[in-house]
Amino acid sequence: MSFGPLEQDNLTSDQFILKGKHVVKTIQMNIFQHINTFNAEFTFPGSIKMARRILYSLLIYLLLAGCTAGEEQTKPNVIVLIADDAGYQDFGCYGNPYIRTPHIDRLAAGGLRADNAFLTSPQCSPSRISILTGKYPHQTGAEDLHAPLPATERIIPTYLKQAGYFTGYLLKGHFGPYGEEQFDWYSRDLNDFTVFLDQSGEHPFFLWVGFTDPHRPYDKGVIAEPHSPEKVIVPPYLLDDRATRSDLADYYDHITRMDNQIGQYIDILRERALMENTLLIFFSDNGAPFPRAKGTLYDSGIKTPMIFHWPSVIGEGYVYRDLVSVIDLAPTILAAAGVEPPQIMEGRSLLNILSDPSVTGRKFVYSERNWHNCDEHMRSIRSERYKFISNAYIGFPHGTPADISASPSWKSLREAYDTGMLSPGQALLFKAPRLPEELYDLENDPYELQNLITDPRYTEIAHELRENLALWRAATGDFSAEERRRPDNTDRYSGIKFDQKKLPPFLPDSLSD
Ligand SMILES: [Ca+2]
Repeated sequence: MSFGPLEQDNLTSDQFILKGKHVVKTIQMNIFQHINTFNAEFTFPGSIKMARRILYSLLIYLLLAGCTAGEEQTKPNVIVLIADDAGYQDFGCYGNPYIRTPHIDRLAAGGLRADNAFLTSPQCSPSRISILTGKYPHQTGAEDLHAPLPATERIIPTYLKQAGYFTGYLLKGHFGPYGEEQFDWYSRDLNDFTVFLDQSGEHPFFLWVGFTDPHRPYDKGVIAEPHSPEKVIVPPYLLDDRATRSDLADYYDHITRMDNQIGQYIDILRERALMENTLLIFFSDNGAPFPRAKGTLYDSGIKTPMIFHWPSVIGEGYVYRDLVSVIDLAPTILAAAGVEPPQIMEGRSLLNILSDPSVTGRKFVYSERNWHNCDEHMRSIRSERYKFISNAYIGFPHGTPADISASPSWKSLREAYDTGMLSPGQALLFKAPRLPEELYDLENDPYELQNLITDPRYTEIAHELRENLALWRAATGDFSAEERRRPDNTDRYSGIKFDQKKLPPFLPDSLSD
C-alpha cells in the first residue's frame, strides 16, 4: 500500500520525521473512520461475524503495515498498568478533589478516560484471568479467588509472542503457573522496568505491571506528605469516624505511591522516545478494599478507572461515557498488535472507540461474584442507569473478603451495627436473609442503598434486565448455584478468618455427577 511520496526536499531530518508521523497519523485516523462507518452502518448476524473479523483485521494490518519502515518497528508497544484494589472514584481525574494522583491525571488528560468502565468480577485473580483470557470468569475455570489459570487456557502474551512481541510482567501476577509460563520475562522488582525495556531489544513489547498498591496491609510513611484523615472522602456506606478516616488516608497514600511509580515509568518512556507508539492502559482489578466495595457487585466493587494513552492514535482529552467492559481489553490489545482476536474471546476491540469517542458503547455490562473467603453465586447486569443483581445464597449476610473484615473500617462498622448506631444503608452489609434479587437506580442512588426490586413501578425494568441476564448466562455457559459449593473460610458475622486454606476444596456432596 502506497501513501504517496513525502515532500522531503528542503526539510531537515527532524521536520521530515514529524511530517512523516503526521501523514501516518492521518492515514490511521482515516482507516479508523472507515472502521467506524462500517460498524455504524451495518448490523452483523452470526453468519457475517467472520467476514467482519477478516475485514477488521485487514484494516488493522494495513494500518500497521503502512507505518513507514519495517512492520516490527511500527507495531505499538503495550503496557498494562493494573492497580490492586483501587476504587474508581479515588483519583483526581475521576473527581476526587483531595487525593494526589498527578501522573495518572496527566495520562488521562493526554488520552482517553472511560467514565463508565466495568470489571467482570470484583475479585482479584478471577478479574485478572478474565481480562487476560478475554473470557468471563465462569468460562475460565478460575472464577474463585486464588484458583489458577487451567493449563488449557491461553492468555494475551501467547497470542502476542506469535506476532513477534517480547512479553513480560512485573510484580503481581495472581494467575497461577500456567499463566506465568506464557510470558517471556518476569521480575518482582518494579525498578526492573528498564531491564525489561533493554531486553525487549528491537521487538515490540507487551508488559503487564501488576502493582501491589493500594492492597492491604498498610504501612505508614510510604509517601513524603501523607494525606490528612480530616480531608478524605468517606462513602456513605462506611462509618464516618476517626478510625475509618485514618484507614482511608492510608489507602490514599498507597495510591499516591503507585502514582509516583507510574510517573517514573513515563519519564523513562519519554527519555527513550517510546511514548508516541506505546499503548498505555491503566485500570484496577477490583474496587477499594473497604466494606461493601471490593468483593461486591455494587459499582464500588466492579466499576474501575480506565485510561488509554497512545498519542499516535488517541487524541488528547478524550472522555468516553458509554458503558465499557474489561472483557474488551484482550481483543483491543490483540487488534492493536495486528493480531486477529480468536473466536473464543467474548469481547470486541475498542480501537474504533479510542480514535473516535462518539462511537456507541455497550448496552449492558455483566459481572459475577464467586468464592472469595466466603462462597457466593451472584450475577449482575448493568445498563447505563440500572443494576440488577441475582443472589443465590440468601440465608447469610454478604460475604466480605478477609483482608477487609480485618480492617479498622470494618471494625468500626461492625461495632456500630452491634450498638444500633448505623444508618439503614450502612447496616445493609450485615443483613440476612438477603433478597434473591436487587435492583438499583444508579442515577438517583449511586451507592446502591435502596433496593427497588419490590417496587411495582420498576417491574418492567427488572423484567428486561432479568431476561437479558439469563440470556447472557445461557450464551456464555454459566454454571448454576446448585452445581457446586465451597465452604467459607471466614465468618460472615465476626469477619474472623478461621481457616487459612487459600482455596478450600468443593464440598463433596455439592458436586454434580
Ligand atoms: Ca485486587
